[in-house]
Amino acid sequence: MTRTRAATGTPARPAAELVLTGDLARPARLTVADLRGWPQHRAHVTFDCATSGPRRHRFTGPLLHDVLRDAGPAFDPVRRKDRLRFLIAVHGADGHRTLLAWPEIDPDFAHAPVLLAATLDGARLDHAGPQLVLPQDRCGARYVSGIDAIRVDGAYRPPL
Ligand SMILES: Nc1nc2c(c(=O)[nH]1)N[C@H]1C(S)=C(S)[C@@H](COP(=O)(O)O)O[C@H]1N2
Ligand SMILES: [Mo]
Repeated sequence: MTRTRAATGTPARPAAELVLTGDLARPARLTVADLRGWPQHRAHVTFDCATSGPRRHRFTGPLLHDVLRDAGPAFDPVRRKDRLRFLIAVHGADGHRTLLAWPEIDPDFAHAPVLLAATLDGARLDHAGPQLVLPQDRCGARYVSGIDAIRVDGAYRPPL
């Protein structure tokens, strides 16, 4: 059955969902509405796109670090060295994807204020899905939009 909005007759668009998987005690499925359950931060950013030039945007949302830490990454939180080997793979619904290293967002290391944005220029991202916001990046390419999966991986080891 197709659900319709009584007022407009347009089909109700489903809320986008993001799966959090990997080396986590509490893997989760999160909507953008769920992301509003963490403290919300603002970022007013400028980045450069190699094909379309400079861009300015305003974003709000939780810190990526707050969301991932609450999913229980499989490291000892009081041992700094234990966190260094964790990778964070971020995947957009269109296949665009990127990596962060855990120490980029960890307050004991680079402490970058990376957001999982719930709004873009004042518009809610509930249907499009959240967007990665990296104020430290000059280039816009890691600002993955429509995020549908994030995997935290502590097993990567360079082949010897
Ligand atoms: N899902 C997804 N996110 C993406 C991309 C993409 O192709 N797919 N392109 C990136 C690139 S290269 C840039 S420069 C910015 C563009 O952001 P804008 O559309 O706000 O200019 O989005 C980034 N996020
Ligand atoms: Mo870009």
